[in-house]
Amino acid sequence: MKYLSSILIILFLAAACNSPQTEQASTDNNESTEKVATIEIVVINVSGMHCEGCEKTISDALSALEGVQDARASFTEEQAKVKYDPAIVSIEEFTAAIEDKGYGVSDYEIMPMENKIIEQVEKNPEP
Ligand SMILES: [Cu+2]
Repeated sequence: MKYLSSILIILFLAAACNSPQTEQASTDNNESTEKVATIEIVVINVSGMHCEGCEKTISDALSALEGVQDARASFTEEQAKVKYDPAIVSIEEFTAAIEDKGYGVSDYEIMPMENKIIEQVEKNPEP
């Protein structure tokens, strides 16, 4: 019985040694269950928007990027929400697209996968 448990310990140690597949550093702490998801939503803080025309400029610029499923900007919230496939497109490209249009990006936050977030913006009639 002691023999068996030492085998188990060895197996356990071997498994533990295999695990650290270094992930590229992200601001995300919960890495375990999220790996299945291939779609992410990021909320980007955008400065410089002052009307619906600005919203459209940014939404269109983001939507034009390959891998972006949905993009909505709100000048009242000073945010752009982007639903995208992180395997295809990156936040750096969103930042570049926004800055290319003359707006500023301060920071961003990757949201847990919830389609609600973008739907809320749709339903919310902006004055
Ligand atoms: Cu404007």
